[in-house]
Amino acid sequence: MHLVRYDGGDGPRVGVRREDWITPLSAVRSMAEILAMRLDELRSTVESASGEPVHVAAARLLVPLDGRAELWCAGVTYARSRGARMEESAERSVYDKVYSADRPELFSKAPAWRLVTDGEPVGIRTDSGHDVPEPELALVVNAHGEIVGYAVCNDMSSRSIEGENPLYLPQAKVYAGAAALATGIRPAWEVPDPTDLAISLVVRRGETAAFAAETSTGQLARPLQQLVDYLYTANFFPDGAALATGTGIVPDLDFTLQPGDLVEIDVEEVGRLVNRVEIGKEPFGWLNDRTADVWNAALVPGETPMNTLGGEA
Ligand code: DO4
Ligand code: MG
Repeated sequence: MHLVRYDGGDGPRVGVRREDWITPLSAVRSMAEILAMRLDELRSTVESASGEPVHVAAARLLVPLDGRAELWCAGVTYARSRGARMEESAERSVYDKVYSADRPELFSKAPAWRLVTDGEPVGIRTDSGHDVPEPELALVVNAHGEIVGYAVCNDMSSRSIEGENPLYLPQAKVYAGAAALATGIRPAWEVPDPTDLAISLVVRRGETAAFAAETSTGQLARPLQQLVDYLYTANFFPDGAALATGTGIVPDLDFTLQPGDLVEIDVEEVGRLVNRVEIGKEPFGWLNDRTADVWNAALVPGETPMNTLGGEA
């Protein structure tokens, strides 16, 4: 089962997807409302979904977060990520230190409206020469700091910009099309051991696989709840959050993404995320419209809807 946001023709709704059918959660308006619940209430709400099922072919699956929810990312949580960053960076020691420090590296990746999802493009910057996908397990966390589910994330990254100076990290990590989160949230109670899940990445270029690798969340150096606890220590997430747990796959330095590449990520038990690579911000002008889909979906009656730029790039 996956928890999804979808539009079956009458605006954004929340439902439970099993195979090709979505059962609406009729009494719930938004994912924000779900993620405001504690885990036990959330579980009984999800398990009691009973609306008229909609076939996925008749619905548009949407980014899984809405309202004020945000995607954050943890970094250098796998030895492979530490090693790759030390290799690419002029400032090697920061990566080595953060890997073994008590406090993890956490950074803000995207508010819900900047997310892209299954079948939409992911981006590389025109001012970057070296770009990679980062396949990651994302924790979906409610407003109370409980892990309520898991989703597949791609933390798209510019290695050249980050490698030049770690203080450029926000520019290496936060730009149009950089944050991809799959449509489906697998509930936590259906994933008995999230610390032992295979993660695989394939980058297809034309007929060939330009890059392929696998890792496991068993290689992750930190407890999942520890990452959440650091994030929630000094922040409120009234509409919930997703926290990507870092990458254990980084291609060798001679690999870079190209426009047209297809990035396929699978996380065992959690799902799959597939996106084609586009370059520049222009192909992402439609994200401006997502403000309406994502923000207005979570408004309570009487609140003023958010303006959009109407798809202008
Ligand atoms: O330190 C830079 C970012 C690391 C990261 O995103 C990762 O390890 O996944
Ligand atoms: Mg990452």
